[in-house]
Amino acid sequence: MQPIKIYNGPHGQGPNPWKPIIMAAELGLPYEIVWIPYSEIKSEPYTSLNPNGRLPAMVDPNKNVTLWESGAIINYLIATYDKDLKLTYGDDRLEEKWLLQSWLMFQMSGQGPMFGQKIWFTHVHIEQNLQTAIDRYGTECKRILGVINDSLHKQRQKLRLTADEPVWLVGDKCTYADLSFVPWNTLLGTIFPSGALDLEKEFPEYFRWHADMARRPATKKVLELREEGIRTMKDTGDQVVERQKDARKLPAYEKSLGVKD
Ligand SMILES: N[C@@H](CCC(=O)N[C@@H](CS)C(=O)NCC(=O)O)C(=O)O
Repeated sequence: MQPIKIYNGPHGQGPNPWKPIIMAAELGLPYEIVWIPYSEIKSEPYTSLNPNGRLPAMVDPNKNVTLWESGAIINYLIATYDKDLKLTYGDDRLEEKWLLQSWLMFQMSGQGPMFGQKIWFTHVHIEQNLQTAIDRYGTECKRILGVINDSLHKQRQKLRLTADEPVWLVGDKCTYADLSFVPWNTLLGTIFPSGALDLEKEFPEYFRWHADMARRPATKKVLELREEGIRTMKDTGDQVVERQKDARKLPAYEKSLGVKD
């Protein structure tokens, strides 16, 4: 099998490309990260891969499939390559199979956009300390953390799991729905700088859940790869803020949360 190409922007702080990369790694698929500077994603040839001019895009040479939007890429990888149902459920568990989609859609429409806007107004927006916007997105982020924390807690009670056992969004195993939240989780330190969030205290199930995912060997390796990129590669993210008239600067990188053991 030829490596599946997943496009990513140096130095790798942007979370969305890491979602399908985690899935490929967890499924044991050969993959290759194609690093493309942010200055090149708004024009051809990249916009032929992703008309939205954002990252990731995926090219699977084995099946002649090119896709964009991280959620669509995840669905493709699972439907095409997860025949052993390692990260999903089959039709014999129909409701659980489709509930995974509810959570993936929640990641795509809730966690990603709200966490992203909180970063924007906290660190990047040209008007500093725009408190109403910072508060609105901060409240939304915490609401989302609460939705997941409470759902995990309910699952723990429903499945009668002890405090030491891992708990997952749907059913009794870690799935692509859980893992899709990991890359944005690693930015929580940037989203809530200077102690504005004590994840372990305020959302203990969420904290545990992320730690349980971050220590999975395949996911851990991907997160380490991301951290290595951040450490060693030139950050081209400033090319994004250069073309944004309403931007001031990029946030300084905060150490990822939950990757340390
Ligand atoms: N919904 C899209 C979001 C893609 C996205 O915003 N990607 C960021 C990197 S994490 C990007 O390309 N930013 C560059 C820009 O906004 O110009 C997905 O999940 O694929």
